[in-house]
Amino acid sequence: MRAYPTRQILDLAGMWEFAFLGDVAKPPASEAVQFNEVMAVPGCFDATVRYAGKRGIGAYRKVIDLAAGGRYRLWIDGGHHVVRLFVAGVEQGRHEGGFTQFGFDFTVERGGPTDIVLYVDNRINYDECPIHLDYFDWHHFGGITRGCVLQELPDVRIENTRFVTTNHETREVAVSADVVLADADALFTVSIGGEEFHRQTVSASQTASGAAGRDASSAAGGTAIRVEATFTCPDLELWSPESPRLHELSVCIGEDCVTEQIGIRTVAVSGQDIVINGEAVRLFGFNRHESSADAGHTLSSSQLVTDLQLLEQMNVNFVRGSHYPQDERFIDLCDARGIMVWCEATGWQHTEDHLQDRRFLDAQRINIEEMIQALGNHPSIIMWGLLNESHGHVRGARAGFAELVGAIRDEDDSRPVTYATCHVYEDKCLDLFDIVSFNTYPGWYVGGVQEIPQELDAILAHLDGSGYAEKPVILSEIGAGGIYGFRDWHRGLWSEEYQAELIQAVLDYFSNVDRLAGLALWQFCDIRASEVTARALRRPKGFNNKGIVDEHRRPKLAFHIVRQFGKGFRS
Ligand code: ADA
Repeated sequence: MRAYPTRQILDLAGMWEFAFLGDVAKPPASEAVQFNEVMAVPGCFDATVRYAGKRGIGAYRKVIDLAAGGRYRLWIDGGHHVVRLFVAGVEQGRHEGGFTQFGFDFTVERGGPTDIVLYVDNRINYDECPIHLDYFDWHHFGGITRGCVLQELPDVRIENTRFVTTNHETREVAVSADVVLADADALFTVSIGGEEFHRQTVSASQTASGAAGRDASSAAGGTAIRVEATFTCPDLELWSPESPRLHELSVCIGEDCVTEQIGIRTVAVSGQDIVINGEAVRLFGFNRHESSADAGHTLSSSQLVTDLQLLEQMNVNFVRGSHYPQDERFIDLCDARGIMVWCEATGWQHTEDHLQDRRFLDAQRINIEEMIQALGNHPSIIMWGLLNESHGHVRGARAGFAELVGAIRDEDDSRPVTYATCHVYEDKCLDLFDIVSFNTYPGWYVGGVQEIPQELDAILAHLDGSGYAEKPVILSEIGAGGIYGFRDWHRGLWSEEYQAELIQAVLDYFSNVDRLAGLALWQFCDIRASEVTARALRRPKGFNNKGIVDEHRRPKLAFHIVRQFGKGFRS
């Protein structure tokens, strides 16, 4: 998580006044709302007893005593699915799309008690928010699901920092930042681990061709200039999964500084390998949804620690954040513990129509930009993903795929890009990606456990015979349902025994077939699935029960099989 040590920041976590406005087409003006309840931030209002499963607008209110007039930013780490901000009854912004961080900037003339109201709409409505659709195989909870703070914005400030290792051997790194200036020049500095590596004076009058400042443009309250610096830091240790060494990066303009933990490492593909700092790595782990038994998408810090401890108990080194950007606090833990992350923009089985719809593509581009701007400096994120199981097998979808892959590369060309296809034989978009990833469920949706090796052999042979022989391949989803506590001598479907038997067969295959650069089991924990009837009928209790632990993180038989395998796994 980025820190702003010189800014006045008010943490707005805690109890807010609340009112559920219901399934209204047009909500009342914020000052007309009767706030007669309380709701926790962060939290999912539709995970509380009174509003469990309800969809509509939740109105949140807090009166904040602002010290003075000026420019402020309300920063929200996650809001589902459409969030509107009103300050003193005046609308200041609207954001759509959950799981990504966003901010609303506003100014107030004078200090004093100021009425802040958020309308949070958890309904699933393509026209309002094309990112979230009701057929996705996870329950969409709503609320201010992650952190929320109020920042005082200085006139001279740092807006976006990017940190990239350009050469791990020489420790050459590139740091860029968008700085907002007032009318005077300002000193720009970059320090790592307390040592200053770069300084320069930046002037608001610099043009796009300026050596230091580029792309000068107007920004709220000043001139925004992109500043870039490249330097080497030969004495700093590298980050790697085995030795996840972090350093504090501090980027300052004038009095304003942004600090964050960074890791010096490169990641690339080399033939059939994924390489970190030039060394091939093999990935073994899970798909992980962010969903808890009783708080929806809002995971407490202790829940994050529990999840991390369970992943480490199973000796995994890899998490695919399915199917949306994970909480940055979890990514911080992966940075510190050397767990590699496939970080994915929000998406699930999108169709040709979606991928030809400008409204959908624009919403996806925002999701991608917000994901990468917030998480792009984390060393544990070693690849970007998007559009899970979307219709890459339909020719008309390809242009949309290509545009969104391009959007990722425009934001960050320092990491490989992948996507999990479930149409591996017919997919027409795999060439757009650096890593080929496929989801398949032999022994669950099709065939029996004994067919797993032949199914996987056939897919790998197809890929190697279709022009992908020189690309890494990840088996990005495979697994089976197992209902916690359902023990069955018949070893029938949904029993813990059947799930364990299938997972063992998958691990046996993975340990014997080096062609797979990675395996992500589906899935880490049980999660509440969509309430849509067609889906719910195929989900006992309305949950996706393919977790290795249940929604309360209680281990199933397969947990012990994964843990045993992980002990002998080399990364
Ligand atoms: C798909 C999908 C997952 C989940 C899984 C399942 O592969 O990508 O999100 O729905 O199937 O449990 O069937």
